[in-house]
Amino acid sequence: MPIALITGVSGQDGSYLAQLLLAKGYEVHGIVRRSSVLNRSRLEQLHGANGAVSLALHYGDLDDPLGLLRLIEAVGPDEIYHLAAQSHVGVSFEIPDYTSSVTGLGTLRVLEALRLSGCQARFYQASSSEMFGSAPPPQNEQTPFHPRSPYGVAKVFAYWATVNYRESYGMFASNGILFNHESPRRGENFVTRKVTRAVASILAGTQRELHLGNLDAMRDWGFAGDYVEGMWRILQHDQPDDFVLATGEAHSVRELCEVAFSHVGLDHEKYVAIDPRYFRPAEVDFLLGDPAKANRLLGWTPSTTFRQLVTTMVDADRAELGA
Ligand code: NAP
Ligand code: G4F
Repeated sequence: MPIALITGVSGQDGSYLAQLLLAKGYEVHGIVRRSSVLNRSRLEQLHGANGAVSLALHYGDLDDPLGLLRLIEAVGPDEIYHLAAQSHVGVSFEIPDYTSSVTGLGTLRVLEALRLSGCQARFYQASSSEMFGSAPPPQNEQTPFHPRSPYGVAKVFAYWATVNYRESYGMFASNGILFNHESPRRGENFVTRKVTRAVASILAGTQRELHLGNLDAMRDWGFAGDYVEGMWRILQHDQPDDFVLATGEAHSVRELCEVAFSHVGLDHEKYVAIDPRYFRPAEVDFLLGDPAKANRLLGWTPSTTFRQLVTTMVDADRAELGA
């Protein structure tokens, strides 16, 4: 039975990936941070019939290199999926130092712990389309990076650390350069979930307006469940390499609002208010990925359309709020 270790297992992607790997017969271990209240809601799907969680959770933090080394030695994984990060772009402008440490140096710490342990695990780095920043679309593996936020800068560092460990030490270390992917488990302060949650709250009568920033930004939005399958395929490839995962289709935040509100018969223009608080000091205007390489070499294609994604998220939020 192969053994996988996931950092960031309590996050959106970590929960879908753990589910996928358990279904594939892996022994799955996840790293969680200690917090004053338990933050495991996304892992509820993984509870067995008797309530037992079928994955092993270990306390750890990207700020604790020795702890990471001890964990890798104790678990002895065949594959490491490094997903943990301060992952919010807007927030990264408010806490740039922390974001650089966790999202940038954190990757180096996992790579160095892996190297020092002598463990031969394959390593996956959760790289991001935010690294492309202002590079014109469509973006692929050859597109030069031009990050526009502390988060994007930190991810560029982590990307190159992964390439560097591959080239320096012959490690099987790969980057998945993932475009935006969403789901009902998406954090509530990312724009898709903020919108779908607001639609449900407005229907429930507990919210009257939705305050947003830049409605003109274009994003290539896919479903997180499809993307964790891509992560797994990246580590099953015969050699370490870097891959873009994207849908190849872009939509504006305004279109996102139109689809979400019209799904329940509402006109978004009556509810959406522009709020300067949500504009960023520098914006990424247009992300549109070209996933041809992943399609050709990994046989990976996304299965969920933009409309399906948004309406599923609205329906899930309605069900949760009883709206
Ligand atoms: P997410 O929901 O924000 O999850 C982030 C995870 O990292 C959480 O489990 C979080 O733990 C953990 N974490 C944060 N700081 C940590 C620390 N100091 N030590 C240990 N764990 C820490 O993010 P996601 O959407 O699943 O994304 C997964 C990864 O893919 C991230 O690296 C993200 O930057 C990257 N990515 C995401 C997308 C996307 O569209 N979703 C696209 C490209 C790349 P808590 O639960 O305790 O907060
Ligand atoms: O949903 P967002 O916060 O996602 P963003 O910034 O694209 O980052 C996400 O995708 C990256 C991949 O490209 C990941 F690496 C990263 O970890 C994260 O998962 O914002 C999307 C767009 C932006 O242009 C933002 O300015 O929506 C715009 N927006 C407009 N109003 C808003 C809002 N974003 C947020 N979060 N909240 C708003 O009120």
